[in-house]
Amino acid sequence: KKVSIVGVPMDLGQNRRGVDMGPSAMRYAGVRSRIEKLGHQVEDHGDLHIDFSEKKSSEKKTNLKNLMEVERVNAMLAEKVSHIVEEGSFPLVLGGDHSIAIGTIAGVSKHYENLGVIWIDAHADLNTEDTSPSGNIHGMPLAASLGVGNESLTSLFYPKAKVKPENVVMIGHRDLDQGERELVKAKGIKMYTMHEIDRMGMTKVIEESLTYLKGKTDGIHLSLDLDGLDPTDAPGVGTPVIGGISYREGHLAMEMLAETDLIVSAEFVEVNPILDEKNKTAQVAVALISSLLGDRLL
Ligand code: DIR
Ligand code: MN
Ligand code: MN
Ligand code: MN
Repeated sequence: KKVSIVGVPMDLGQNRRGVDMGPSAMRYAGVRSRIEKLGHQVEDHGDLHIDFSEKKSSEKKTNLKNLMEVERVNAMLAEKVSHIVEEGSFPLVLGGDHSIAIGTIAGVSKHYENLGVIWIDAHADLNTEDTSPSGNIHGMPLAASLGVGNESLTSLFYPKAKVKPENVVMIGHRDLDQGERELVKAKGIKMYTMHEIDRMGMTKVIEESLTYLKGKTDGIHLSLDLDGLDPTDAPGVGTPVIGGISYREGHLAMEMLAETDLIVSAEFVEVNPILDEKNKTAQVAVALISSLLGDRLL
């Protein structure tokens, strides 16, 4: 298959500097050669340009931090990802903080009537400007994609909700805000928290997730926040939460997703090299990417 890499060195969606170095870190960890070794044809589109000088001022009256620049970059990303899908290539987006999922999903969903989304994360990213405790847009991209929240985010690229709540599966959660809990319940979103992973095992979680999405979706996007993994395996993230998905469980999940052929796009986000241990988290990310794209021992 054809794989198109897009780096998005975005760090304006949260407070910890350094996550803008995520795409470089994953490139240094050999993302391109790993994918090429699997027999795929890789095109690297390089990194989108982010204007970090906007950090202080946001002309729009809102408590959303850096809204203008986050909105501008996501619009650019949506355009780019949409073009990649049109070319028949698989968009692989490297973050950057998770606010970029708004753009990735907008770009992909334009081509799918019923895009499925698998969201692997310690957090739900279902906040809005009204429920967010932080004002950080990286805590809001899934809500925005569902059409909930500030209009500049929900109407990005085209003025419609990008995914339906019944087409979303969430995996790995262990830190929810009150507004997020309410939204999960109100929308009836399928969620496998760490509790379910512990009880059922990752195998059953992925099997059930795919059964749930199969039939009603015409493609599935994987959005993987590296903080979904346990901090011992992925320490280089801005908001680590103890008790996460192990390296092995992560691999198993990726391998099972690879077997289905339903995944049409993916993004790996929140790698922060400044907080990392010798690029360990980027290496984990690249290993997971490789498994997702079909890497098997035998
Ligand atoms: C928190 C943290 N729920 C917020 N979210 C994070 O700021 O909305 N998402 N870290 O990955
Ligand atoms: Mn092209
Ligand atoms: Mn997270
Ligand atoms: Mn996230």
